[in-house]
Amino acid sequence: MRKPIIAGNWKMNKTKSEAVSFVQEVKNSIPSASKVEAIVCSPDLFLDALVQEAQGTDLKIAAQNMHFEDNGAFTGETSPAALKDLGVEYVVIGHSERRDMFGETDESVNKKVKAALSHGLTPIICVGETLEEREANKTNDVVTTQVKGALEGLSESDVQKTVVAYEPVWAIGTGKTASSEDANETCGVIREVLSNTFSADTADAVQIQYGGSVKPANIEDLLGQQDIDGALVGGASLEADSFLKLVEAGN
Ligand code: G2H
Repeated sequence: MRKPIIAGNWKMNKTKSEAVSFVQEVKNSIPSASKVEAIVCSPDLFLDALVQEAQGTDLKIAAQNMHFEDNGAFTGETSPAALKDLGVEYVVIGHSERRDMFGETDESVNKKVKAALSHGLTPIICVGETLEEREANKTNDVVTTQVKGALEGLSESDVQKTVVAYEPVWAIGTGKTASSEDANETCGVIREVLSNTFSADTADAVQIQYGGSVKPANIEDLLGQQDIDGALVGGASLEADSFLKLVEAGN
């Protein structure tokens, strides 16, 4: 059985004190035998403090990005080794905002996924089509190319340690959500790609989240879908009570 993941992607929001207060507020409200994994994806600056604050609880801390090299002349970047050393467990890779604004490609995503796994970090790999691609009926082709590109050269057992987040770009921060049936259909396509490229066991093992304007009002519907294993949530994860409602919906 795949455990759904509710991951709050704060993006470039909050100050350190706001971030720490959030974790203090939610950490003891995550049920100890929670049926969903609860994760907060924080800006790098607060990761250390948040890992310390969440220690001994069921809240996990994730980074939103990282470099694929272990060290070197990469001004302003964070290495996978540094994240691991802090006690970070997950890292978002290839979010559409990074693909769109910071030149991430399937190739760089693939390098980052490999680097994350080699350091024992779980990559949350984001894929998804733009509105233009959806309207041209290219959704399945786009996500297939992105998933295959991200996982190129990985062993089956490594793929089973990854998480995929399907985030249609047109639904991100716009208030437009894909219908749960449409989201489930594309998550199903991704699972089929995993099955055909690796194995049925691998396809069964990988958690596939949906992301894009997820909120307490639509989470239950999404979680009720067969191929959707949780959500990557931006705006609705910024307030502690809203984040907890999302986690509660899975319990
Ligand atoms: C998609 C999502 C979080 P939001 O980017 O990754 O953001 O829920 O605000 O659409």
